Amino acid sequence: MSGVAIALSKGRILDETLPLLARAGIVPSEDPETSRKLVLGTNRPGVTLVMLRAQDVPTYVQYGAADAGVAGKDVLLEHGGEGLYQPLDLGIGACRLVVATRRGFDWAGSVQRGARIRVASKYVNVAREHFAAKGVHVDLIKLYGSMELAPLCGLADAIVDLVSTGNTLRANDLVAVEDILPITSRLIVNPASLKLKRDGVQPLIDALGAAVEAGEAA
Ligand code: PRT
Ligand code: MG
Repeated sequence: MSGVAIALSKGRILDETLPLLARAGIVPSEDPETSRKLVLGTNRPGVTLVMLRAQDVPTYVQYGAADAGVAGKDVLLEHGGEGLYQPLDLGIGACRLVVATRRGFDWAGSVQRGARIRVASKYVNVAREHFAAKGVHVDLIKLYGSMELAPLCGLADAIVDLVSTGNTLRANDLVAVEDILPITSRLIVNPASLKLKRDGVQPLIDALGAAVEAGEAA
């Protein structure tokens, strides 16, 4: 069996991913949060961790540059999920994708009037589909971060962004006006890797599945 590379992102979901990996018997040889290495060894011969930007995880797995990875449903929807097997909901990184506006903005009225609404988001594909499905016409503006700033500076009337505690919205005098969908992180697998490296990849899926169930039971 050749090696198995697992794509992970630094940042907020790593804290919840490492304990799951540990329960599945995989422990990085150094701390991925502080190490400057982009490819990390583990206690398991042949199993490596590849550290990427969250948005790049599906791309690496799609092209087989990594055999598996952990990515938020938000990132997967925006990517499109093409060429990816998604065997497990890991139940981590829970949040909601919402539409938010400044407090006091008449969102429902603007939608009803068919007003020209500008929506800023990192998730333009998801946003486009959401509004198209509702028959609401919006102009989308692509951003790469700090979406909350857009309505405050008059760049957009609304944003499509993730909310977990709601503290960021509150701190910026924004309110959620529509729920789009609940988000958790998923295990993604390259289908060719699953076939060609089944001895390495299937046990990983099984062990992570068991780790998730053990976590849910705890
Ligand atoms: O940092 P980088 O630009 O590389 O990428 P990233 O910011 O997309 O990655 P990261 O590591 O910050 O987030 C990775 C994944 O975590 C996302 O793709 C989600 O699946 C998941 N996740 C879970 C979240 C949140 N919760 C979350 N609350 N990602 C981002 N947020 C942000 C949100 O965008 C908003 O700005 O946190 C803010 C709101 O948080 P509250 O608690 O104030 O509501
Ligand atoms: Mg971030």
